[in-house]
Amino acid sequence: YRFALLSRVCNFKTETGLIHVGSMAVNPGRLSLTCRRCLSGSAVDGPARVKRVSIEGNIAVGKSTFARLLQSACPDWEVMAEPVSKWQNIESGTKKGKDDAPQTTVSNLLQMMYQDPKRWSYTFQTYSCMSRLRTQLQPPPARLLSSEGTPVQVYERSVYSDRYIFALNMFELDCINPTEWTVYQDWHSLLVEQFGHQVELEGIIYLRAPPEGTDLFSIRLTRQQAKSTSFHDALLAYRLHQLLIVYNLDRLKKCMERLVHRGRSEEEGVKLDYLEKLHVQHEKWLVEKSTELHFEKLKQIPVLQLDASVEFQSDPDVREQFITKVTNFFSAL
Ligand code: DCM
Ligand code: MG
Repeated sequence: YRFALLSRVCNFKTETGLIHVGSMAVNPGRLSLTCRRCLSGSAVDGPARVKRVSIEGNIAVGKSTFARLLQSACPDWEVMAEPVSKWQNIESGTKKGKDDAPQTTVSNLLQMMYQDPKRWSYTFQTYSCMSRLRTQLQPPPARLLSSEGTPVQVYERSVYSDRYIFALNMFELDCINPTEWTVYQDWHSLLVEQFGHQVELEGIIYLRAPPEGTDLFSIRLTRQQAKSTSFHDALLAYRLHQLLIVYNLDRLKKCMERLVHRGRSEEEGVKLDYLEKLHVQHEKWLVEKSTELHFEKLKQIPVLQLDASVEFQSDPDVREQFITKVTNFFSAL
């Protein structure tokens, strides 16, 4: 176990030849043979290094189901679920009561955020990112570290979607004010830079709801409309445009259906419109690449797109295809 832990936390060799193990500097000459093996370049950066990948996608698109599928598909893959239950149960100590007994209150921050987004979005985004960071900083299980194959740690979402999807969206919706947004971005950048290697991802799997981007089509058709000389052409283009929007909304409705089906009470008030905004944020970040990013490695990250509207849970053929795509993607990282 110590070997496993050590190989995970040994990050870099300093100019003095010492190796940093967490906050301690260790002289490699004094380490045992096994430990020295894990400190070699190949163990830190090479094939033995556990790859890190996140699953991104809209609310209720099927990330958790997909994550479970991955977990059962290969022993070299370890999935970390999103810590939603932590956000739903925040225990806080309050002042002692009359009989001096300590009192605790349990609050549901997810519910508070959906009920009063202007008041609670910043607090929620702070906590969701922090709790995620905590899970991401845990060393992977020893089983993965001793694996001969391609060990991969898979996360349900990441500190990047926290910022570039949810917090950004809340800022654009005016639920996070400009001051809060500046403060959020400041500490987010600081934490991600400080923890560097430990939170960096090698790849992203994007579970995408609609197969085509509404935006792309609308731009093309609007240009066509502008060029059209006849009234009929313009009308035809307009109708087509409307049809495509309806088609894409239909695909997003799948998320809505799954959201209603899973029945998380906090999400009762979530509207299709909100899901659509989140979808656009995903498209801007992962497909169009137009979101302004602040981390160099994130700009180059490989993205595997999978169509989440197909029934990957019930259809064994689709399941097989998904697993093959994921296996190939992981091997190429
Ligand atoms: N969520 C959020 N902001 C984040 C991360 C998550 O508002 N940074 C919310 C969206 C969903 C729930 O948490 O309501 C997670 O559920 P799911 O994983 O199905 O998207
Ligand atoms: Mg989920």
